Parts: sequence; C-alpha cells; structure tokens
Amino acid sequence: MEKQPEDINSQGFTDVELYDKTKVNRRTFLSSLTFVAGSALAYWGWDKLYYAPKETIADATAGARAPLRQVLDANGHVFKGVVDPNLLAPTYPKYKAAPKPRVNGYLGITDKKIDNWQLNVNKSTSETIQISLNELRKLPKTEFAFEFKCVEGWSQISYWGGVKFSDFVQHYNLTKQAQMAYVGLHTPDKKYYVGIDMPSAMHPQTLLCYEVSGKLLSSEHGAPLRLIIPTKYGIKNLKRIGTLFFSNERPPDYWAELGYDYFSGL
Ligand SMILES: Nc1nc2c(c(=O)[nH]1)N[C@H]1C(S)=C(S)[C@@H](COP(=O)(O)O)O[C@H]1N2
Ligand SMILES: [Mo]
Repeated sequence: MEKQPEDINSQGFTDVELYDKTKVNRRTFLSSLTFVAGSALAYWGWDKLYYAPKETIADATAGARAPLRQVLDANGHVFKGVVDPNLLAPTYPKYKAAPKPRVNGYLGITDKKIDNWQLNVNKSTSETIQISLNELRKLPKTEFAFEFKCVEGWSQISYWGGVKFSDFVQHYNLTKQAQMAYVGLHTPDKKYYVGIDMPSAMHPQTLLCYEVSGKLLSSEHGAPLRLIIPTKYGIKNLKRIGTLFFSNERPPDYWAELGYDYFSGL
C-alpha cells in the first residue's frame, strides 16, 4: 500500500514502522545489556577462579585451582556413593581373551634384575614384612577375563590370575590396616606409584596378580607381581609391586599428580 503523506511523521516513517523500530531497538538494547552482564559475570567467575588458591595436597594432586578440584572430588564422592563397591565388572570366557595382551607403560619396570624380589608390606611405620612369590602362590588363586581399559583410548579383554587382595589381607592378618582409607603401592624403584581407596582395594575382583593368559607374568606385564583392579582404569593397575602400605591420607599417585582423576573408577 502506498504511504499517504498524512501517515508519515517527522522521521520519515509511518506510525506502524516507527512502532516496529522502537520495539527492535528495545530488544537490541535488552540483548546488549544481557550480553554485557553475561560477559561481566563470566569475567568475574574466571577472575575468581584464576586467583583462587591452588589445592594444597601437592603430593597427591596436580595443583589445580581449589574450586575445580572441589568439583572433581565431588564427582568422586558421588561415584563412591552411587556405585556399589561390590558391583562386579563384567567377566568373559577365557577364549575371548587376547592371547598376547597389549603392553603399555614401562615406568619402574625396566630393571631386568628381579631375582631377589620380595613383596614389602609396611604393616606400620616400624614393621615391614617380606613375602615371596612362592608364598603368595600357595594362597587360593582367582582367575578371570575382563575388559582392561586404558585412558589413552584402547581396551582389550585379557585373562589374569592371582590372589584376591581381600584374601591376602585376611591371610596376613592385615584386617586392622585395611580399616584405613587407602592402600599405596609403588614399584621397587619408586618410579611408578598409585593410591587406591580401600573399598576398591577390598573389592572381590582386585588381585595381587602373578599370571596373564594362564602363564606367569612377563616382565612387560609387571612380573613378578602386579595389581589388577577391573573397577578402575589401566593407570591404577600398577605393574611390579615393590612395596605396599596402608594410610588414611591419599598416597602419592603418579597420574593424579599430572591431573588425572584420583579415583579413576569405571
Ligand atoms: N609400573 C608400571 N605400571 C603401570 C604402568 C607403568 O608405566 N609402569 N602403566 C599403566 C598403564 S597406563 C596401563 S594402561 C597398564 C597397562 O598394563 P599392560 O602393559 O599389562 O597392558 O599398566 C599400568 N601400570
Ligand atoms: Mo593406560
């Protein structure tokens, strides 16, 4: 429809056009305001996070800003609370297991001399017991295949055998120690080390493992004794255990120090 001269106001718009224009302007104004407010809020949040103190348990963590670690830890607590610690990881028939399981990670296992190996168990700060592989092999053996999962993005069904950590605790009268919150393990040279929360250590599928694919462990798979913990990622499955100890504090953990989740549950 042609604009009639009487409809056109001083700004050269019809009333209807002017109405639309002021509406758009108001909308533009409001969205700009929202954007500015949002940006300010984001900046404030970032600034607060940036200047937040770093977490303080330096040996067991990666120096993340405290609020971020609070979220990570909260996730960990949720998982600990929601996941039944005795829920079993799926197991598979032996024939489904890889005959030659993949090898990953050589920290703390490059030394070839393991003839004099014994497992050191720190019962307290003043008492350490030493246990030979032959002695451990006399305890009841547990074997199963499960899907081993590495955080680097591969997984594989493999078949393991050894003594349940919970059987080991009972046999060596470590029930009092097992009331503490964590088990710490490290290689004989201390180059690789992990901490495991006690409910996960006492889980019925957690093994002090000496066999893979029905044969004694090769050096690359962690001979003579390694941890197999199917409820956690590969990083927690420490190869070649030199020493094992109990603690109410989080034991040092190699990958947690580099920023990975301490719990690393599946
Ligand atoms: N001593 C030691 N244990 C270790 C590692 C390592 O580098 N050194 N790597 C871990 C990682 S990241 C994975 S995925 C598994 C791999 O176990 P595998 O070599 O038997 O497959 O071992 C874990 N245990
Ligand atoms: Mo891994």
